[in-house]
Amino acid sequence: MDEIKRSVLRSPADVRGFADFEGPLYYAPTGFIDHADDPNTLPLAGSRRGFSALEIIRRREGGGAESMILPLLALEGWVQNSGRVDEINAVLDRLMAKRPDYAGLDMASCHVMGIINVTPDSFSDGGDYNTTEQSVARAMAMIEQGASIIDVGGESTRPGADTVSEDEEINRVVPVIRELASKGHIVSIDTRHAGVMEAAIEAGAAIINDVTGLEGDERSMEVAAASGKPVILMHMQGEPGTMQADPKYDCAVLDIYDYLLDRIESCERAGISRDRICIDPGIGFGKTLSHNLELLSRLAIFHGLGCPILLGTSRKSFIGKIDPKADPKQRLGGSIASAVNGWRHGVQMIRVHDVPETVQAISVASSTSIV
Ligand code: 7PJ
Repeated sequence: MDEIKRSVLRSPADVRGFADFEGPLYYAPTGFIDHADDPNTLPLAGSRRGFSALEIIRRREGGGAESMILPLLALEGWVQNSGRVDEINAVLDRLMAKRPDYAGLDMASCHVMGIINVTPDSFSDGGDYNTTEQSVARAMAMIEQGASIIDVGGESTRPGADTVSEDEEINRVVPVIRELASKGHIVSIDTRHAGVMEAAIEAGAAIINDVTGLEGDERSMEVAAASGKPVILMHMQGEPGTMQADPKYDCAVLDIYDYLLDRIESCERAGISRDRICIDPGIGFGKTLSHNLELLSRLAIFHGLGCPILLGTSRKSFIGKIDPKADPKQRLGGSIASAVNGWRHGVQMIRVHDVPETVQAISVASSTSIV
């Protein structure tokens, strides 16, 4: 932990130190209090979730970063001193603005995306549901249990997983997508291959979910743009086979923020407008435990990009690092805790294996979040 160190603020001069800083600053909403319950907070991306403070972060030379938390009430005075009035107003506008509907879904609420892996070797559920009928039946149950989106994948990105040909990937996912889409359900295709994107869209997929941020295949950007469909851009450092070997960042949260901003701008240049883009920091993809935890504790920073956020923590190995007894199917508690944390940060979509448990957890959290 502690790539971003909170500064000890002993005097107004310490606070002014941030105001005098000339390099880029980053702004992470914090101090979450439901906006609907307290009009002194500001809404996170137009939702009921609210924030009462901003963590202001600057990079340190040589790596890492330092930050200070400023209650919103103190922000105005600080902004006047910093000469960043326009910048902060623009940041607050982006943090607060309600997002347009995404794939027809209202982005003021938090949606659960159910994971269907049509693979024989996925790390946490592989082999359990690997036929079309079983996959469709499981997806239908998830929808019944409250999932708004079904994410269908045909290639495991687990380190050491067997590679599959594009044809095989298509053969696995297309029948499942076709069946679910024909019943009117919202399906995302989890793939890094442009040929699979095309086949999935033809079969009725509504969203392209690419763990390589549309960089993994040179045709992906063009295929995604031409499809007119919304996309999910995820951050990954390295390649699935080797990404966990020795991941390194200057500051994971800020580097990933910059990466996603750069990808959003590339998409816009290719004709994919911001309202078609959802971003995802890619928990577990080329990240150590502390990188993952830093990201989870500052998820709301990504609202500054102006796009809906998707979070995927379900059964991931960072939970097993915290609780080494827990193999993937024993990580429900950690999956729920991290999903509720995502909800608190105002993320709009949460990608999970355990749909009814997550839906229940978020409903209970929403009903008890009165200060
Ligand atoms: C994610 C994903 C994720 C998005 C996988 C697993 C590995 N897509 N595909 N975000 N993870 N957008 O489920 O553990 O976190 S596959």
